[in-house]
Amino acid sequence: MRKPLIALLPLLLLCVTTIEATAEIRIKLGVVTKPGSAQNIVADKFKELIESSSEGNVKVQIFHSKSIGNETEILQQIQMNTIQMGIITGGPFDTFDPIVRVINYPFLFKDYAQVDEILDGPLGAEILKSLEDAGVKGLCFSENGFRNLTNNRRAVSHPKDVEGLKIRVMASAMHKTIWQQLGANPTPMPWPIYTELEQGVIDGQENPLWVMEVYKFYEIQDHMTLTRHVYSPHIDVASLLWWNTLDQGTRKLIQSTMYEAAVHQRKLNREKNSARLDFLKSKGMRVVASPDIGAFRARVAGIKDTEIYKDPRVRDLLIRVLEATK
Ligand code: EAX
Repeated sequence: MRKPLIALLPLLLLCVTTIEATAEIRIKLGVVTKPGSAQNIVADKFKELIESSSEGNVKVQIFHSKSIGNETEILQQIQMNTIQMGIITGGPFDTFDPIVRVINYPFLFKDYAQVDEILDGPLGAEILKSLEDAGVKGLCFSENGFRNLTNNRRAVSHPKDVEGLKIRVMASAMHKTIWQQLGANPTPMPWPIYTELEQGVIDGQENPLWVMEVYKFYEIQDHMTLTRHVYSPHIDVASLLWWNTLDQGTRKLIQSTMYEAAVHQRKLNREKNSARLDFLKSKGMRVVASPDIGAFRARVAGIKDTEIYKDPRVRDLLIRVLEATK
């Protein structure tokens, strides 16, 4: 009675294997920003590369422009695996894993070479690994870039000019603390913030140059200061629940493809910065190109001894990263 079944077994196994090898992987990927933004450039490149190299077996659907919520909400959906991947700005990770505060530390990196050395190296890997405790698989870093202050009240070249300005900050305790230390009145608010700036609910905000261009802040912000106070990475992530269901080959493909997309985006972002500055000036923004960075630095130097970096795990890594970027 059993013989025919046993004879069928190899055939059945073959079918299962074939189905697995050609199984389609569908990825929902979330970004908060709109097309043309730094996050979207990473997402679009990832989709293009992986759909072509997997010959259509991997399909990526990009949700953008807040269609599935702000960055905190996208991260929550990634934790639950209702969204599989995301390109998320470093700031809002703050409450998911405080270790992210280490790479957002003010005036940390000297230049892009140092950024890449740290974030692509073992210290960056430690941060990515740490996110697993929050249910997030960290793949690599792409970039928003160095953040600069804009406002509608006055030219800022020294921290004393910041006094009392109502500055929108990301949902991040660290960013809030920085602007408190600088004497401003920081207001955490999720992205986007055009209407709040336009209506004067806030006086200013801080972001990399591409944001002022893509989101047309030159229409509603008179002053910009090249403070470069924080280098703002994106963390390119996947849902750990989902990741754990993938085979090694697929994981490798996703990991290497996302890194390729990230490297592509970082390069593009850096190449475009000087043209962006010219563009913003041509639109009438008044730019303070050489503020008193020493004074800004001095004002925030005490941040490492605040509550924000109290967790021994965070503190230990901060000390090592500060040493490596000296
Ligand atoms: O890229 O919320 C913010 O300020 C972020 O930089 C935003 O993702 C724009």
